Parts: sequence; C-alpha cells; structure tokens
Amino acid sequence: MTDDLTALTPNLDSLGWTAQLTDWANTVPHQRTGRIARASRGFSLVFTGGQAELAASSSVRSDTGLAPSTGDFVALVDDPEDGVSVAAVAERRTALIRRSPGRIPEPQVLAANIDDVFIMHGLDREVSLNRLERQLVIAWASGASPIVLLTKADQFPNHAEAVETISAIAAGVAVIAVSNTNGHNVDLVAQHLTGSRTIALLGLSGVGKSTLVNELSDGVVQRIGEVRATDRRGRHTTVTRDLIPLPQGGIVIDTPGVREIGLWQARDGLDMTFPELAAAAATCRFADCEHDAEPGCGVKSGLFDGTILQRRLVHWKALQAELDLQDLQIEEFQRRVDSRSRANVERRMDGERPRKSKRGKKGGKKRR
Ligand SMILES: Nc1nc2c(ncn2[C@@H]2O[C@H](COP(=O)(O)OP(=O)(O)O)[C@@H](O)[C@H]2O)c(=O)[nH]1
Ligand SMILES: [Mg+2]
Ligand SMILES: [Zn+2]
Repeated sequence: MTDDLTALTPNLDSLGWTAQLTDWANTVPHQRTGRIARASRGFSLVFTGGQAELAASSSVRSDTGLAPSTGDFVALVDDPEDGVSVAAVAERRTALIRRSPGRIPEPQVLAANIDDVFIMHGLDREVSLNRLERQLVIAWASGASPIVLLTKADQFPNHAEAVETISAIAAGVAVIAVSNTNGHNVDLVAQHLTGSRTIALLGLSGVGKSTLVNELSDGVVQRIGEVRATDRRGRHTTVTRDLIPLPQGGIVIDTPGVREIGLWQARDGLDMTFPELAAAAATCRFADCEHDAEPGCGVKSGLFDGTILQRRLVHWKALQAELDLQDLQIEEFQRRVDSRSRANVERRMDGERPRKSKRGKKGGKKRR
C-alpha cells in the first residue's frame, strides 16, 4: 500500500493542469508538460503525468524573472544529447513569496499556483503574534487565502480561547484548532483539500506539518515525502518532493525549514493584515503623516478610542519600515547592476572584493 502511494504520480489534470495551460504550452517548444514537485538549485523534480522526472532548470526563468519553483506548471524539452530540461514556466496564478535570505534584495518563491495557505502554529507554546502577522502579510500578498491552524490542540485544553484571541488579530481569516493526536477538527481541515486545490503549509519546523499530511491521508501515507523519478540518463532514483498529491484529492506543498520570513514587496498584504490601521491612516489630515505628533492623525485617534492596539501599531510601522528600506535597496541594487556585472555586485554587497575576471559562484550564503 505504502509503496503504491510513494509511486503515486497522478495525471496532469488532477495536478491542476487546464485547457488554458495547454494553449500556453502550444506557444513554446516542448515535448512534455508537467508540474514541479520540488525545485533545487540546477534541477527540478517534475510530475509529467504518470511519472516523475528530474529536469535541468538552471537556465530557465519564469516571466517574472524568477527561477522555477514548487507548484509551477512547466514545459519540458527532451534533447537527445543534453537530456530533459525545463524550457518554460507558465505565468503564476498565485505565488507565496518571501525575501530571499541574504543581502541581495530579491524574491524567493516558496510555492506557486496555490489556493490556500495554512499558517500553522503549535499550541504547545505561546503563539508569536508578530510571526503570525508576518505570515499573514505574505499569505495575503500571494493572492491565495490564508487559514490559521492552531495545532497540537490536545496540549492546550482552553483552545477555544486561543482561537478567539488569534481571530481578533486575523481579520477575515478562519482560525481552526486542530489535533493530529486525537483528530480534533482534522475533518474541517480536510474540507479544503479537494480535487486539484493546492495548499501551501507554512510554519516552523515541529508544528506538525508532516503529521497533518499523514492524518489527512488517513495515516496510510508514511514515506509520502519521497517519490521514484527517472534522471536524465533514464535511471531510476528516489527523490524528496515538496508537492504532495493526497489520495482522496487535494495537493499539499510543504515549505520545510522556513524560519526567516522577510517580506517581499507586500504592501497590499500589509493592508489586508492590518485593515484597521490602513483605514485609520487613510483619514489622516496629511498624506505623509507618520502618526507621531501630527494634528488630525486618524491613527492616533484610533489609539485613543481603543480601536487600534499599541502592539499592532508598532508592528505595522516596523513592517512598513522593512518595505521602505527594501524599496531603497532594490533601487540601489539596480543602479549597481546597471553599471557592473551582477556577480561583482553580489560579492560587494557581501563585503568581498570584486574579482577582475572569471565569473565566480554567487557570493551569498547558502540558501534553501
Ligand atoms: N501532542 C501532539 N503532538 C503532535 C501533533 N502533531 C504533531 N505532533 C508531534 O510534533 C512533532 C513534530 O511533528 P512534525 O509533523 O514532524 O512537524 P513538522 O516539522 O512541522 O513537519 C512530532 O513529534 C509529532 O509527533 C499533535 O496534534 N499533538
Ligand atoms: Mg515536516
Ligand atoms: Zn496619522
């Protein structure tokens, strides 16, 4: 049973392939099409309908200039000499994006073409409201719908109260207390997983993401993270995947090990996460009000009448400052790239001396 499931690589329709995507594929050269199940540096694991293949993907960029990512729909070419490679990436319907760790201001797509984002926090410890708000910003900015899962509800008897507290800072978002141990609300969560709906799991390591995936598949799936794939020489190999089609429908994308979530150009996500602040700021007398000591400040009056919480205001300002700084960094980076090679700019921003010749590797720290 388990072996059948680890070999499970569904057809492309059940992975969300559409007639529209077929039209797109017909505009690019390709032998096969597929959906990326895991993107690594230089190659991707691609579900091509009935099978999984490793394809080179270092040279291709999507329309947005971003490398292929888990959840992307792609066109593959199969060259007799060079093997299989990703030739083109279809425009993304939605994308969960963080700022890439490191000093270069650039985005990293965590999951593409998703419908919902499960933001997961364990009730076995205090929920970090700041982390949750940050996750909400990138989830809203993705174009998908955030849903908050408070996991390990069995560890926290008063989970109804926790749901109430979290709901108060997650406007318009469903908040569900769930337990993998006693099954509490797992059926409610499962309702989101139907057909080719794709859900990204976002949460610290240890909150119960893998266990939830196992629960959602009725505990049948054990080594669900692995799949057999053919490599470029046609050999079979076992590869870890991040995109997991569930046997009863629905597709999960795990985003493992994401500790650091820098925002990436997410002003709309910020407004949706802090609607009371966005609304109040719109009533300030001055368009460039800093909500400090200016007369006619809507935010200040919200603080006085209690519709705005001090903690939320402080965090909103901090996230705004992060985005403001990022705009400056992007501008600065662009200026440098325009005048020098990108490789040298990256080295400089990492504090190294630029090299004269020979294009080196990226100077940045190891990325996930
Ligand atoms: N008490 C309790 N423990 C859980 C629950 N879900 C997961 N765990 C435990 O939490 C630990 C981390 O779970 P895991 O699924 O690996 O987390 P991940 O890193 O987010 O994938 C494991 O020891 C699980 O057995 C739950 O609902 N209740
Ligand atoms: Mg895990
Ligand atoms: Zn103001």
